Amino acid sequence: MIIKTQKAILSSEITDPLIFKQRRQIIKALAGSLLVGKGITSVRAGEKAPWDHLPKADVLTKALSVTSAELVKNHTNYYEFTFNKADATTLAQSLPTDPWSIEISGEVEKPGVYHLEDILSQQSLQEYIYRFRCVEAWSMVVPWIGFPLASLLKTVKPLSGAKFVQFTTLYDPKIMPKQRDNAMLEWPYVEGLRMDEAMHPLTLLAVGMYGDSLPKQNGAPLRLVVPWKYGFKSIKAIVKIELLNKPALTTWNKMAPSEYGFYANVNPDVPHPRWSQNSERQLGGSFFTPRRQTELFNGYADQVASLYGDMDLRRFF
Ligand SMILES: Nc1nc2c(c(=O)[nH]1)N[C@H]1C(S)=C(S)[C@@H](COP(=O)(O)O)O[C@H]1N2
Ligand SMILES: [Mo]
Repeated sequence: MIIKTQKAILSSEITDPLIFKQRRQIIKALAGSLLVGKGITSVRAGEKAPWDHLPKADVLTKALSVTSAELVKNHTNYYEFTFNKADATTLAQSLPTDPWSIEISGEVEKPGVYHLEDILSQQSLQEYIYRFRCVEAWSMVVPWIGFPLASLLKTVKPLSGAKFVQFTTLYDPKIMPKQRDNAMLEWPYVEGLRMDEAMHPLTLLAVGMYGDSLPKQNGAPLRLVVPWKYGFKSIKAIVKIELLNKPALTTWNKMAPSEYGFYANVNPDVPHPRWSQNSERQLGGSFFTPRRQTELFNGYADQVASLYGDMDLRRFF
């Protein structure tokens, strides 16, 4: 029941010149021919997932109502620019995202510096509608456009020594003011996954959302999306991907290990030391909208719980 919505963008459908210009930019950013030629396959609530070897993706049959794009684009966490969720929308516009390249190194057969366009020309982009849960206890549902991280990693051929993957955000204090002014976090922003988490088909590299290229404030041109983990794992503006034989030393975990674990799996039963994680405020709700009950692994337990087998989730939070 995969519904292949041909979401290729036809210029004839578009009347507003501003939208037309935006679309042209995505087409360029998303390696044009790919998007235009093949279209974007969309996976919506009620449809089957694009990965076929997994058991029926129960989670995708629950109705997800997508959060308004305006909210998602104007309520962002991007600490390299600001600690204010509204200001990143304008401040991040100074980030140059084209051209962009990504260094892939470490325990791989084919290390190198890859142009984003070359990476995209080998990947097929799809739309993935995922819940997203910030550790601050707000949540949203976002239609990302991207491809599984696993399909990029396979192209560089991980060696048997690859046990963890470490991701690094651009470091450029001239462009990212908090990298020079704020010493609370160690820059550049670093995140990491265990290899099996990185290879899981739900784990994405996103280059777009809401049918467009990724806004700069949301992590353009390339960000990670790990839907069963707290949002801080989903690192933005990635310039380096390293395959390591030891755990990555991640920014938040280093700053406050008792508050932000390496795993950071969404878990209603493991409170943050200063607040409960049992429920969440959904972006777009009104004053009267009840808080949503937080789900273990953000509702993706059927897909990912097996990664954690007998692990004590309170200890490895
Ligand atoms: N480089 C970088 N990546 C980052 C962050 C950041 O400050 N810098 N914030 C994280 C946090 S805390 C969250 S909740 C998500 C927010 O993604 P969004 O702004 O697109 O909603 O991005 C994560 N990725
Ligand atoms: Mo977050």
